[in-house]
Amino acid sequence: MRITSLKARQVLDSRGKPTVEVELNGHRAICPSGASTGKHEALELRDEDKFHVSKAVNNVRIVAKHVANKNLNQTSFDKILCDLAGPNKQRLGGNTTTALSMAFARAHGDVSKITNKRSIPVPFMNVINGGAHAGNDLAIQEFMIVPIKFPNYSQACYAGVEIYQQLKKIIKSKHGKNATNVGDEGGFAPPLKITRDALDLLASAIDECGYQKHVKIAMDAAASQFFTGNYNIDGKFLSPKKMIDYYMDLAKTYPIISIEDPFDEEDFQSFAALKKKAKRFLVVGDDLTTTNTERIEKAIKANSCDALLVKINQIGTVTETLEAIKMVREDNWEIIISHRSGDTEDSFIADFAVGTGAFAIKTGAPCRSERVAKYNQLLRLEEAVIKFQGRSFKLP
Ligand code: 2PG
Ligand code: MG
Repeated sequence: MRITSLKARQVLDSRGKPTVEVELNGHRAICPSGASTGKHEALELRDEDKFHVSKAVNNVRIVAKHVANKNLNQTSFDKILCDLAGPNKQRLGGNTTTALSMAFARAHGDVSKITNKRSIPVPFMNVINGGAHAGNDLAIQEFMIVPIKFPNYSQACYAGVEIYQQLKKIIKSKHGKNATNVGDEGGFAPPLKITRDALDLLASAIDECGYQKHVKIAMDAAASQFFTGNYNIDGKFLSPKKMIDYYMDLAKTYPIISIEDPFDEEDFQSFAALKKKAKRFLVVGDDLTTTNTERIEKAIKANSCDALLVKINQIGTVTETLEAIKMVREDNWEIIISHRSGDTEDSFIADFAVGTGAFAIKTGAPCRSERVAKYNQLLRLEEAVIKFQGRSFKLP
């Protein structure tokens, strides 16, 4: 594809923070932004005020000089980005390269057909927010409902919506209407401190809607955020070993399908120890793996994970993201495509999840337009009669 026009501008993300939008041959893409970012993620370039992204926007000019009127495909375009940006995308900013790479993918073709695998992912809906995403005292960052046993995506999606509405009623009756305000990802942020109290709320909402057999629960601990040598959780300080027992105990009580980042982002061994014990849930790498093949290689060697959380802006290009997906698939991991806590109206990841045949998509609660944009795009894509990933869940 020949690049005939390239523009960039600063727009806002869902937290009202500036971010980079690129328009390539008339096709737009916007880079999202994390709060609980992993140490090994591509650099998010901001100005001296640590807020605006005018430098990152201006860096698109540098790229323009190298790509104008050239005939490129995704791989050769992303290679130019990688060469210009250098390690960790430091010279251009990972936000610049991400928006560019996504815009190229859109301009080049239908992102929902980006590979020859196609299916509709299971939604992981984050309905209770804690950790760095909310103003309460829950250590665990995300409590998600996973409507997995449904014949199609729309039924799964609407079941998730029903549970979300029921959860709102329960929270209102137990904690008052102020507790139904929502956090960054559209989930509620009730004034809780203890993990089990949040899980009990979810279990009640699922039961009251009659979906015990159809819906599971997932958590993102984002444990680096409460790790200080030990893990500060539920008013206690637990060692990595004690955390394994802690998670295994939770999985005895609740229908847990997966736990993301259960330990600090450098602790490949504790991930592996939990994976060995966890027969009924997936251990998911996010801050541990940062969609980066070097980190993933370590995780594969250490046998740390069953699934990869995929975020394009962690690594900074679509091509490298596809390489990460390919690498873990060879080791039989599941794929979960993810939004960021600061996201936008851009629903690229919905098409990307379908186009990579990902098992799941994690994109917040069915609330707040930047989250709903993705769920709505999947409703549209479902009309193309693509097989839904919902299935009787079996671990590898
Ligand atoms: C995560 C993400 C998205 P953030 O930890 O998985 O939910 O959060 O974008 O803040 O890193
Ligand atoms: Mg995470």
